[in-house]
Amino acid sequence: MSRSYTFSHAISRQPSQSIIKGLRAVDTGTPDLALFAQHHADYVAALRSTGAEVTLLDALEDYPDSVFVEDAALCLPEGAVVMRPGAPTRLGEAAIMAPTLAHFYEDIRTIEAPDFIEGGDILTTEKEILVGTSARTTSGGIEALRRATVDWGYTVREVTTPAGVLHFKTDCSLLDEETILSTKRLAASGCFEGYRVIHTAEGEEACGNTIRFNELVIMPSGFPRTAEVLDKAGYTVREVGNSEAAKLDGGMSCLSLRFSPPKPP
Ligand code: CIR
Repeated sequence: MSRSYTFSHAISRQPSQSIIKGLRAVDTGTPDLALFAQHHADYVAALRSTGAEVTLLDALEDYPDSVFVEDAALCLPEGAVVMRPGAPTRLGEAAIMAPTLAHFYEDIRTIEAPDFIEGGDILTTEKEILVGTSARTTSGGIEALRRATVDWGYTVREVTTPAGVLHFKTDCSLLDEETILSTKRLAASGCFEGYRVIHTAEGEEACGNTIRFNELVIMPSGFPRTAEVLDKAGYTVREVGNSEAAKLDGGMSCLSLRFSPPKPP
C-alpha cells in the first residue's frame, strides 16, 4: 500500500464570502461564490467517493485564501508539520489549522520565524520530499522542514519553482510511486530525474496541479487532451470544475490536506 497517495482522511475548508478578495497573480475576474461552492462540494464528494473521511471546516471570513488549506500544513504518516506561509495575509492560517491536526496527530511540529514555507511547494513521493523555492518558500523554510522530518526518516530535496509560477505543485503532481505529471517547463529543469514523467498537453499547463487520491486522479475539468493521456496510461480520472479557484491561482491539491492519521481520532 503506497504511503504517498493512499489516504484514509482529508481536511477541507468551506470557501468564505471574502474569497473575492483572495490573492491572485493576474486579475482574470471575480470568483463567482455560488459556482465556487458548487465546485468545492463536487471536489469533497470526489474525495469521499474513495471511502475517505473528509473533515469539512467552517469558512474563515478573516482569511480570504483559507479555502486553500494545503498551504497551512504538511501531513505525513508519522506526524504533521504546521507551515509558515510566505503570504502575509495567510500567515495566521497555519496556527488556526493546528487544533484540527491535533485531533488526528500526537506529534505536531511547527516551522518557526523567520523561515517561510507553504504546502503548495511540497511534493511528497515514495522516496523523498521535494520542495520548490518560490516567492512563498525560502531555502531557510526548506531547511526547517528538513530538520522537522529527519527523525521520521525523510529526505528533503530542494528544487526550484519556475519563475512566475506560484507554487512548485502548480506545475506538477504525483500520479503513483514512480510517476509524476509535470508541465514541460518544470520537467526541463531535470528535477524529476529517476521518475517517469507524463507531460501535461501543450496549452494545458494549467492542469499540472492535479491529485492522486486513492484510486482516483482528480483533475480540473477543461483539459481533455491531458485527461485522455492519463486515461490511456491506465489512471481513473475524475474531473472537477475549477474555474473559480483558478482565478485565485488555486488547483486540486490546494483544496485539501490528505493523510492517514497514526492514531484513530
Ligand atoms: C494564494 O495566492 O495563496 C492563493 N490565492 C492560492 C493558493 C493556492 N495554493 C496551492 O496551490 N497550494
